[in-house]
Amino acid sequence: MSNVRQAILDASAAHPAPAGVHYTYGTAGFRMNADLLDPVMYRVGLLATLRSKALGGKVIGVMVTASHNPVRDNGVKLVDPMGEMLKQSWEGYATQLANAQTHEEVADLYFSIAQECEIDLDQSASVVVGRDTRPSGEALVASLIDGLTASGAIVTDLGLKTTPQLHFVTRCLNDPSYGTPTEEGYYQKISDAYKTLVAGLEPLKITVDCAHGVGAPKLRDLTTYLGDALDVTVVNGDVEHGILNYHVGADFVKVNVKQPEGFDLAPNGIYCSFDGDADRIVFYYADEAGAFHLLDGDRITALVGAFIIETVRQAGLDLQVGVVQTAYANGNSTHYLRDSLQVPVAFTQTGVKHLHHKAEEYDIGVYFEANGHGTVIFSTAARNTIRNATHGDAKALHILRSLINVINETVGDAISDMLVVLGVLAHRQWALADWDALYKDLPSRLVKVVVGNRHAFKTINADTQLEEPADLQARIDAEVAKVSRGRSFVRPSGTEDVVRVYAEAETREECDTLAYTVAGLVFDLAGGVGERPAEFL
Ligand code: 16G
Ligand code: MG
Repeated sequence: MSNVRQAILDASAAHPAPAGVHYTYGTAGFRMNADLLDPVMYRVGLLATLRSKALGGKVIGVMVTASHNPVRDNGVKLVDPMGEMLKQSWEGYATQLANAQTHEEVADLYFSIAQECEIDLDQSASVVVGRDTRPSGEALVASLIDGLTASGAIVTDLGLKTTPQLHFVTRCLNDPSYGTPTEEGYYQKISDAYKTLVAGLEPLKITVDCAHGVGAPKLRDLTTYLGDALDVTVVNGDVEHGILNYHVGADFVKVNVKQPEGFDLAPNGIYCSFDGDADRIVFYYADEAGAFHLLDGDRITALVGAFIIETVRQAGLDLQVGVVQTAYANGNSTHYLRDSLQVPVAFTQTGVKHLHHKAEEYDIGVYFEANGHGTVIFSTAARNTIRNATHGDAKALHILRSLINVINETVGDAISDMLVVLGVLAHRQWALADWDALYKDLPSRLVKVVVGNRHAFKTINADTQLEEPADLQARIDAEVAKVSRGRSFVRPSGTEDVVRVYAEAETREECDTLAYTVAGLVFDLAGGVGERPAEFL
């Protein structure tokens, strides 16, 4: 038997799989109760080694996090060399390895995947690992490292990192032109760029809800690099007491459309919330009357998209700016982008990897999910055009050149997106109320339905329609037709064991009626479990 096989078998023995659990590499990797993840981590270690070997020894990233999910959960996802999500065709291997029943089967799969992908097993492998603040993180990273070591990878454990920092470092290790592959390199790059972007403008002041997660210590670190350029107050930064994401953070704010707990909003101040691993951000403010106003990912697209289009035009550059959204984008945001800004808008399935891929088709692609995850990406040609332009408005060129370096192109990044938004607001001299006034949201509602088997739901047309269960779509269409400007769609969650129902319509009442009627249909026709969704009014 080969030494590697023996090493994989020996180490696997310390990571037995629980009986009767089925694992799936979903939208953002494996994600579930942390108690069930130990064997998965070991096996993901093996897969990361294979992935690195398959790419000629390029560095692969592994991030241990469950993002906005409760603190008892954890998860793991792989990052490809340029900082993008793992190539989709490899997700199946991840799922297969995680579900192997015996240690022998784990070892067999390691070699059969290598064979199928024609991987040279003598090739060296290199992997960097990061984790968020979850208490289960350290032990899970140790299991991951067992897998990496058994399969002979060179491992760098980066310790606590935000998800986007891990993506950034992975990218820089493979592409030094992107930056210095350290956390300091990350702070230096984006803070220098921000300072250049807002030079000469009045410094802004922001309060940031860090969801009691890794964003808190990291944002504090960044502030020392930013100096006087930005006045940041970090709130909800208790990473010690197991209250991660509890009634705080971007997901809580977006889903409930209300402010997080832990602090009060002064009228017309600038506020934002990160999620637990700091790859999502939403903004908000309270008006003079104390009413809460949410500025979500759609708003970020509108603000940043419009600013970039205008600046590209001022700079006299011929670059096509395009926007990518998902079905969750508010209909009026799409309307604003298409009709007022006249910018092409494409739609993809939910999940960053889909949006990112589509955004690569434009010279400058702007993508944000409504939940606040997104970024802006520049094609190599666009980057060169901006860098080398000799004519055109100097100020506009200066803005674009600094903006490129504030943006973390590898993935949505709460810290970097915060600076991008603030940079635009500073240039516009806008308060959040001015930003809010760009368009008015259509009333929308999200409802979760628990069903016996969510995998029975299959969507088509960028999640907007159901192909299975048969007949359900026709029933949904009939309900949508009853309300003005109605839209509703149903899709299985990739991160939770639920089916999500989205609805929007001209009025709040029509919207809620539509949402709960469709949720009721799903419950009745697809084996609902527990309580039938009922309108809470
Ligand atoms: C994950 C995705 C996010 C998506 C969300 C949908 C990444 C990094 N994150 O958080 O893009 O919006 O899942 O969740 O891909 P759902 O499938 O539970 O609705
Ligand atoms: Mg996240």
